[in-house]
Amino acid sequence: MSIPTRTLGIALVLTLCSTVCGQPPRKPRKEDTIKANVYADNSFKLYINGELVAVDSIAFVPHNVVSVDVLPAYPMTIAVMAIDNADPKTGMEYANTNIGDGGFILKLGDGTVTNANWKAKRFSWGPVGGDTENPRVVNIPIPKDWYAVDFDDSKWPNAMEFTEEEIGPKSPFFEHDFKGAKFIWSDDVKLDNVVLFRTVVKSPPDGKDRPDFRGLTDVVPQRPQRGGRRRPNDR
Ligand SMILES: [Ca+2]
Ligand SMILES: [Ca+2]
Repeated sequence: MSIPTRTLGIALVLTLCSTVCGQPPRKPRKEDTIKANVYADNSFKLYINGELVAVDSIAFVPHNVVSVDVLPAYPMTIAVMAIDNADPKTGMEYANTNIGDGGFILKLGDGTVTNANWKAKRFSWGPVGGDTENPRVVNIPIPKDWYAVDFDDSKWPNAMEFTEEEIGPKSPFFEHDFKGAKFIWSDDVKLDNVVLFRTVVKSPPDGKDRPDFRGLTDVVPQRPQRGGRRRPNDR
């Protein structure tokens, strides 16, 4: 009798999890999530472990904060596309009257923060040399899998840190927790207009043990304890 591959896969996930986690898998709950606070001048897309988890909901406004719940799993690959608003032909903004500047900062509820340990690579910049009289933009192709867990960023430079004074965040920024996080960008915060960031968080910086829910869609989650109260979202 042949056992279907899917059944074997599910059995393997269950065995691994019961071995590694010491308990059968359950559905994630709100308390398993952590807050992601993200601020970009002007906008961003955030990927965690290869999946798109947040997009700047107000693309142009440079000083809004996006604050969302995310479900962490370690090692955790974080990949970000940050975009400084720029005319595609000139690299300038505000009807080609201003070079404009960028800036990105992130803090997660597990203590993960942006800093110069992150990788940063520019993919669009201009006006080249700051020449606003004859503005020119350089674009280099963005790899299709730039946000994937197994993407090789080993040749990317490290991010540059910028001070709060250099970036000049406005009021919503101060209403959110960014303590310990640094503003980052590639080398030129004015001319570099599309920048990709990547980092890998090997384990939770706050040292707190958290279940790994990856692959949960392929197994039947643990049912609530007999006699225990069923949560509204439990099966
Ligand atoms: Ca710019
Ligand atoms: Ca800007």
